[in-house]
Amino acid sequence: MTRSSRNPARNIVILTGAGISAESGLGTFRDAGGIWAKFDPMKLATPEGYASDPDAVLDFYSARRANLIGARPNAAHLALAGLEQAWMMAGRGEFLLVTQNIDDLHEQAGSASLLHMHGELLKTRCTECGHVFTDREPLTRARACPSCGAVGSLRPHVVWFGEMPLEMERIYAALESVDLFVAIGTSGTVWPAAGFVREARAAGAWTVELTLEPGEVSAMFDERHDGPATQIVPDWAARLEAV
Ligand code: BJW
Repeated sequence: MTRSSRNPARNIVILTGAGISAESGLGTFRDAGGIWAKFDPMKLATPEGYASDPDAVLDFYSARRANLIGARPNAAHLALAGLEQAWMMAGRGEFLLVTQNIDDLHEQAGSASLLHMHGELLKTRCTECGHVFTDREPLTRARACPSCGAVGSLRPHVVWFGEMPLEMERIYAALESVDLFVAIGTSGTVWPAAGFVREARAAGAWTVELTLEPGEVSAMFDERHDGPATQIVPDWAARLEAV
């Protein structure tokens, strides 16, 4: 099937990154003053960093957890939840939202068909027994796993560099039959998410990028709109709903 013969789109896959949550007060990673400008990702977001200084890693994620608890979804998160509802009510096709973000703002906005490929900040995992549980408390080495009782084995349920992202089978399956792929607020720096646009193009999808400024893989997209997510995402979603 060619890209032109899939218009209007039926199956949609949307990939979001830190830029969609920027206007909710959560920092991006690689913009000026971003999280990785202040903190070393090799020390705080790798299994090796955790092994060498677990307290530093747990403190870093506890602070981000506390910051997230006051955050609320913005107009871009709400527009995607509204688009999903309209898409499903009209029976237009499959709708999948894949986020690299570990915040819960898509859930708060009402998105239902949602995969967190880099994990979730409000979940904790036990490195001894693998138990994953919802958790809003600070992470410390003194805490015990509620399932196996191990002490000092809890880590944030997030995906660090060198670890396998989550839900990849479901994501690649959706990309095989996608008609419209949209990337929002992501720099296209981190793989495998940066490669989704290529997979979508191979499947014949129309590809759209909505972000503040061009990123690493912008040249791969058929259509681009630059601007703050709270403006360009609701505008784009309204145009799509009207087709
Ligand atoms: C706005 C805005 C506004 C701002 N409105 N827009 C080649 C192929 C495959 C893999 C690799 C490869 N080379 C290297 C790798 C490995 C590595 C990687 O990609 N490294 C790169 C740095 C090169 N990838 C991995 O290790 C991944 N795993 C993997 O590949 O597994 C396979 C494997 C396993 C084992 C061995 C070997 C292979 C795992 C990646 C995990 C990433 N983890 C993090 C941290 C999560 C926890 C936490 O939050 O602390 O995920 S890093 C960080 O980057 C976070 C993000 O999800 C991710 C992406 O960042 P994002 O969302 O794009 O944010 P920014 O800041 O980069 O961009 C923001 C954008 O928004 C910008 O474009 C702005 O313009 C825009 N913006 N304000 C709209 N208001």
